[in-house]
Amino acid sequence: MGKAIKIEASLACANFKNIEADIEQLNAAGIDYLHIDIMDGKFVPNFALDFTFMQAVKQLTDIPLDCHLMVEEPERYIDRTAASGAAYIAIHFEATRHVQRALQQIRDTGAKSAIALNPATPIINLDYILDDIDMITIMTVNPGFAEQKLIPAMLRKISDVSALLDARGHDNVDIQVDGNVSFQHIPAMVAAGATMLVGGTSSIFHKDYSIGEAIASVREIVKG
Ligand code: S6P
Ligand code: MG
Repeated sequence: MGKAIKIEASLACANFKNIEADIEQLNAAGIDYLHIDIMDGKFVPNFALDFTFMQAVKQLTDIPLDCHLMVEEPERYIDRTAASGAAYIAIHFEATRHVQRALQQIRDTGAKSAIALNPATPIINLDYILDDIDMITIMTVNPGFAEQKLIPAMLRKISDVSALLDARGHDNVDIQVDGNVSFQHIPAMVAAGATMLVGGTSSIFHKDYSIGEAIASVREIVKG
């Protein structure tokens, strides 16, 4: 039997004028995770959320937090990310020289560990760290910004990662997709093997729908 598909809301795309109302709607609709983008202005040419934001969110809800560190030398921030309430912590393969050690550091905090790959990063890099990860984040756009277009080759990358996990007996590892996870692209992403869907402006926070309607649509699409 296939894994249950998990739906996540990328809070960088929420309405910052009334974040509490958005979180209430996400909660009411039963979102599985809140995705927290942390950016340092160096690994990616942008800034985003931080520990203070995470701690505030933790006071508003028990929905687990999935933190995506788009920062150089993520090992410097792993302990604080965990202490701020992260259930999952993803670091980028490209951001540290000591990938395996950093993944171990994540698990030492009690959080689940994830490795994120930029679009151009080959999946061969996963070969010797499969024992150290709970999730692989396939960036389906270049990290740093919302509202981008899916890079078509990333659909093949999802299938290739799925085949690798099957071949190596690591089908307990989740495959997360992040970037333009739209109503239109979800079917192909799930068919290719994605099990955790990060929704931003192109689905969960789509301007034409309420959060509740958007989550219901994503669920219908996933079921279909
Ligand atoms: C991108 C970031 C993502 C975005 C998300 C936005 O750097 O890691 O988590 O917030 O992709 O969603 P959308 O639907 O606007 O692409
Ligand atoms: Mg992200």
